Amino acid sequence: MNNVIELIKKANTIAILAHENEDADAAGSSFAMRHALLMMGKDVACWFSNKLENHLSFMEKNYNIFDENLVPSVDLCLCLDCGDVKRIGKRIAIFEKAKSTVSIDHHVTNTNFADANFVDGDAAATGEILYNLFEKMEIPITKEIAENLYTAISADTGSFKYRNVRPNTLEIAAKLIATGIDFPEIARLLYDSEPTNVMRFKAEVMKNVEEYFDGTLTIVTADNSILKEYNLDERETGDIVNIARLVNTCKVAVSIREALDKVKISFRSNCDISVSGIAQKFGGGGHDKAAGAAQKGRTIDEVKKEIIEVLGEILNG
Ligand SMILES: [Mn+2]
Repeated sequence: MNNVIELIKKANTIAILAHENEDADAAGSSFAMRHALLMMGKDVACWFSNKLENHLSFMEKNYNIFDENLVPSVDLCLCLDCGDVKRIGKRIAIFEKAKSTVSIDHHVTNTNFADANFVDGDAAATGEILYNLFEKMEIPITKEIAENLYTAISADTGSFKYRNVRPNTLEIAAKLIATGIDFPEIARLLYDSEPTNVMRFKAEVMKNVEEYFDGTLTIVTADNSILKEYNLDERETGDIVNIARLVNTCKVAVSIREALDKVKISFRSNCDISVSGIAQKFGGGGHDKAAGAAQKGRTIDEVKKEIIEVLGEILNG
């Protein structure tokens, strides 16, 4: 962690990047880091790949959307919640132009792609690592920082329900709550607040859950036609894998979704089978219990057939 701190201290201009299609951990960690660096007097900006998805529109909006014609030139490119440099997409231009690079992340499959890397695969969220980093750097945990870190950690732990929760995760959450943040409202906005079109779409997905191998493998899919029918942006379908995971016999849940020119796959494990290695077989990565991949030039049915084959060997073996 010390070499990371040194590079941060040395830099004057800093660009914060997180993985493409920023989720709540990526965005919350980025905003918290921005507030911390502003307090240190840095010239800092968050560069996102996209506008935050609708579901996260309650979060702050202190970010720029990357434009490849205007690549900022900075002392330090700080990558958060990003297991692989490929996951920053076109913003690789910022990374390559920067004088130095740092990566702070919690993906077990992290490739240590930056000049200085701090990777803790046991941390539940990048937000959790940042809390420890800020404490070490003696950065005060303001309400703004606390709200963002709490949102990040809550989201990556499924509201503190997943196995990635450690005693330290809850200790950090306790300290964040102690700053006076409205944590029940954060939880409501993250988990209990949905537009009716998304709700009805999910009801349809739920009706069509497929079961294989005595229900130990469950699969849900969403193609472009259903997105159109319910007037949805692809990113609003990102968590349907959690519908497949609800089946009581499920050991591994998979969602396969059409997203522009790609088919996106998400894996969740309800048992001791690690899905990060399975996701790597499909060109992706992630965590033991939650991982993902994307495939170009293939249909949902082709991908599904291969997933059933690969998982059949594991689940029947
Ligand atoms: Mn994360």
